[in-house]
Amino acid sequence: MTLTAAAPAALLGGPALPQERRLVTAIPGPESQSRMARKDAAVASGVGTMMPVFAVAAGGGVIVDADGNSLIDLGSGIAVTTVGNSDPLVVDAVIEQVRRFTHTCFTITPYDGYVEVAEALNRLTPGDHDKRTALFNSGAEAVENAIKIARHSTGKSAVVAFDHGYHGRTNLTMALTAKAMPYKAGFGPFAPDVYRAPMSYPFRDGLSGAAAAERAIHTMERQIGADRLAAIIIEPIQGEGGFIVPAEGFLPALQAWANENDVVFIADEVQSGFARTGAMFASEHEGLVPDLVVMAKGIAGGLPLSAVTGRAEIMDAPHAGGLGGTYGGNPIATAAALATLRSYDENDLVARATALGAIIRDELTLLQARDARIGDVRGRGAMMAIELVDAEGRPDAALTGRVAKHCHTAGVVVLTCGTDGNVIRLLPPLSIGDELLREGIGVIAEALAAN
Ligand code: PLZ
Repeated sequence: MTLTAAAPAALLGGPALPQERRLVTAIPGPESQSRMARKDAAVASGVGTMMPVFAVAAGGGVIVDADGNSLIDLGSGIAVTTVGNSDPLVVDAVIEQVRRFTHTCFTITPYDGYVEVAEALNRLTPGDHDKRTALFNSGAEAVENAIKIARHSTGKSAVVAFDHGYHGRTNLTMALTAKAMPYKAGFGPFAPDVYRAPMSYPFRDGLSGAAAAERAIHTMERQIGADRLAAIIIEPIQGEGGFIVPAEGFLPALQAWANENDVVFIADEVQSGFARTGAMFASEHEGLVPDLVVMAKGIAGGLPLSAVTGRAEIMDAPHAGGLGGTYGGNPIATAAALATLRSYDENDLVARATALGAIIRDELTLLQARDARIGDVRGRGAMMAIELVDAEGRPDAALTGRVAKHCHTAGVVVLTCGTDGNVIRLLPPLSIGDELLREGIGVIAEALAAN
């Protein structure tokens, strides 16, 4: 089954929601406003919200708010609900598991779901070498564990991350994350022995992949030395940093250097993984075989689960009991993950991401041809973005903010990103229909025209 024309009907779960943009109040409506006031009085203000609307239902390509507005979802809760919200396979698997048992702690009395997810990830991640997997809860927790494993296995301690990289909000992952505001400012000191190398950013640096890799390798050799370096961690397509697709050849050259120097090459596929880019993992577009792959978000249809999968000899380096956590690989989350992986397969969602990507690229390229403020259209599959610039080609965060706000008010959930806050990213659920997607992009076009 190849799903190029429309979203698979099988992904429309629950009481199927009308697949339409429908505004019955201003955004936010009165119900959302009163709930926001309640939220402000109860929830720590450091926990920000992008849109002041409260969700009550979601499915296919829409989110319905407390006032009955139906919004087009171009964000998937930050690349999580790739199979859509409440995919029937996921719902059934979760209900069935909740009835059987909710928790035992895998490290106390194990259960099949955890092992089955490990087997599936060992099979699905790039490379046919012998692999092992460990499960955790959040992307940041999995990143932390990948670094722990790399340090234990190499006996070295330094770690390199890249300009514009994002890896989480815990102490070690804040150190790995590049951008200070809002992620790091005021929260230091940060974990030591973390270094930053220059990224390949074709729109801004104009370098070939080989030249950008040479620059990054030079930095690593001069500022750290391979003999101290345990791991390189990199997103094959950077997410929060601006949907930056490195120049061709950059990632393979880094991987080759890491392999030659006993440096663990870690691909952070938390945002780019699971069919999102038109491949199960973004690493596949350049034939990468990472030593370790970090996964989360799209892995479990919205339930919290993350994973590290990698070479058996590296994964097995830490002593028994060295890895764990109370909830890691929770049975409900692993049941959801198995159903989610089944949905990717049965609904041919890698092909669906490619088809959605073609629509997005065509529409955005047309827009770019008549609007010079769209400096760059980039991404792969259903992970696409536009970078907005001013007349001098400088990042235009103010315009980006106005365009996003306009979309939100018009009933389209779009997310921004980028170190300079000047990128609008599209991460639709793969359960969205073509027409709804086109309508959502049309609203972005209107927002640009009005601003
Ligand atoms: N690695 C590549 O994209 C999470 C962050 C949202 P957690 N990205 C969304 C926010 O503002 O906190 C992410 C990522 C990459 C790691 C992470 C971290 O994943 O599940 O949020 O911890």
